[in-house]
Amino acid sequence: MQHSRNLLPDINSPDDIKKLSVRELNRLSDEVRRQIVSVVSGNGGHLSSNLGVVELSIALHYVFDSPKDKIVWDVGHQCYAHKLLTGRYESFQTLRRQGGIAGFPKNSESPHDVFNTGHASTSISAALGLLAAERIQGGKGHAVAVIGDGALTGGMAYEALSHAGHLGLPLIVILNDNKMSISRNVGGLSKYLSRLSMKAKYQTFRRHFDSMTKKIPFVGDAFFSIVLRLKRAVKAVFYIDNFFVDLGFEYVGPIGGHNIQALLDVLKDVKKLNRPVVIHVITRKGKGYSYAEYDPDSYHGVGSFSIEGGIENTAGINKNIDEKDEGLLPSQNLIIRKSFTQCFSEALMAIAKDNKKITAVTAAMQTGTGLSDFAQNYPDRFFDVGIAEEHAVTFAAGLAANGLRPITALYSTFIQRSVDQVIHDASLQKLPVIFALDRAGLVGADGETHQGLFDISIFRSVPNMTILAPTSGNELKLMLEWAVNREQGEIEKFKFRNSGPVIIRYPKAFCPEEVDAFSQPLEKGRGVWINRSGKKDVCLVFTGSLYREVKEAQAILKDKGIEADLYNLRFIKPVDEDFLTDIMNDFKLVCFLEEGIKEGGFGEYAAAMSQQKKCKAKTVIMAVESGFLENDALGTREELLAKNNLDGRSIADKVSCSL
Ligand SMILES: Cc1ncc(C[n+]2csc(CCOP(=O)(O)OP(=O)(O)O)c2C)c(N)n1
Repeated sequence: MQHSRNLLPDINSPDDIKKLSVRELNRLSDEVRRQIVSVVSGNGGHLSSNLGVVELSIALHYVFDSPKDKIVWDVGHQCYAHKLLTGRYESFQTLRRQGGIAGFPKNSESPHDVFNTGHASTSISAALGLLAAERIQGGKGHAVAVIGDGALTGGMAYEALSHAGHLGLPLIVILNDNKMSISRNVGGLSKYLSRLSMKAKYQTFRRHFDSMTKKIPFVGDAFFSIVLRLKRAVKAVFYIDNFFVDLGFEYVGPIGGHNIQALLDVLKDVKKLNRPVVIHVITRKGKGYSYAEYDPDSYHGVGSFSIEGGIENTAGINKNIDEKDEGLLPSQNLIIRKSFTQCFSEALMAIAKDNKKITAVTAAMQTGTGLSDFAQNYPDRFFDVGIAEEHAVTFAAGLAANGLRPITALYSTFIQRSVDQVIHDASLQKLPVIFALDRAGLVGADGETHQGLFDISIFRSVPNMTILAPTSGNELKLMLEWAVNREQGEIEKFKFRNSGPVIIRYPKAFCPEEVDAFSQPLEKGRGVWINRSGKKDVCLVFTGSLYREVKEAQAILKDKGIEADLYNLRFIKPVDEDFLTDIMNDFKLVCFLEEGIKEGGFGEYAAAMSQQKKCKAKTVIMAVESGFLENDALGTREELLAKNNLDGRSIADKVSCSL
């Protein structure tokens, strides 16, 4: 049958969805899917998760009245259908581009995005807060949290479930169970949910079976008693307590998440309940786009790709946003350079070969943090703890306290979750936990929730902490070896309790070409000179990730007749202050450059020290100044560097006007 016109372009708000029949809603879901695949294939983005929640998003907007009813999307990476249905059909073309619409919910973008998300496991707490506020103020609106089985591995979700069960408010938690986090979901919870699904299916089967057998005349009752015994045996296999019910929730499910009619029926019923409820919805990640459906992991986050050929058959290097690296210009991409993630992965493999104490810990980011090779080769020494950064850190501290050398690989933005664990469990006990902090600095299109801007400021003040920033692959390897082997005698003597944690922070970028300076042995607290002209006009003191930019600035300055020497800091903490003081007495102008927030960063510390020691040089600090980069955190890393005056041209301009 030929459909006269598409429905999606006329959906200007959820009210327009409510006018459609179920048949039309199904048509709408096809159109939404096609639109998502089309735009993501051009702009990159989170594909599999979004394709999995199309019917769920439509059903939610059909039954509830957003934004009066509050829908909170956990992580928020699956909000594309929600955006398309809430007045953003036209602007969806600009997804993740500078000045365009964000890939995550943004309240500044639409009132339908009631709560901004990005980091996992916050939705139940937020929705409960929204609902409690609604009731206190006499409102009757509903609140719905949509949380994936991956996000439900995060501890915060349990704190919220416990509180919600206690409050007894009619919170609706939709558990979107697709058995996947980014990769296959891990842990006891994942197994529990499978058993819960089986149990619920068994109960549905039992209800049908009972009513059917009882209806058979004469035989019915006798047959029923015979099978009762059989049923008990079956029940012993399937019966498990329902965790959600025990916490005070109603449990409904499992429901097929691609069946709009079933979703509408359940949501309408649940809307009438006056107590908290968990609706267990089973969905398929990547649904409707065969490449993503059969390989949801690879299509979790993608760069641009050909719709017909998929990412494997896309010309050029595909830039997979969560798993691999993006951020360099295509022409640079063609020179096959290794990313910092790849270099970390290789360095770790080299060290782990002969050192059985090396263990690796990740919080649901095995591939993204470059731990896949390690996991494959050393499964006994590899731990994916789920989306549980707090646990990851204290668990690693436990490993270290009992003699192992754990390397915990996290994104800079996600270690924010574990500030207390880093301080209280690792630093205070001087435990040698190594943190490989990937995506440190400006990361591009995922927006402000994913930038890695705070780690220097947060952790510089923590006692017993070491923070290193490699400039290249070779330097990253040197730093990892140093962190593993440093003060070995002391560590052995004090049963590993005398060295403290080490953070090695590196960007989401490709490594530059190696120069000799990168391979010079590490000296605690000291950096290395990339060049010394002897002119003593300008010194650019930079942290690893900005090497390419300071090199460019140096060339621009040279053209203007200004000689700038480059000093690669290596150690952000501790710092050999005498050495740094000499530099600040030697040069006319010292410019400190770091890819992190300015406040509380290295530059501020160094400038204060310079003032205190009455050093001769004028100091300039170049770092990220604008807080959360609000409304300006989309685009590539290069674009964000330029926006924040950390590109070569801006550095050169700042230096020349400061002389
Ligand atoms: C605190 C935190 N750690 C890690 C991530 C990275 N991350 C983004 S999505 C995701 C998987 C989420 O799985 P799930 O909740 O099941 O949603 P699905 O993608 O399967 O729909 C992870 C680990 C994050 N967003 N927040």
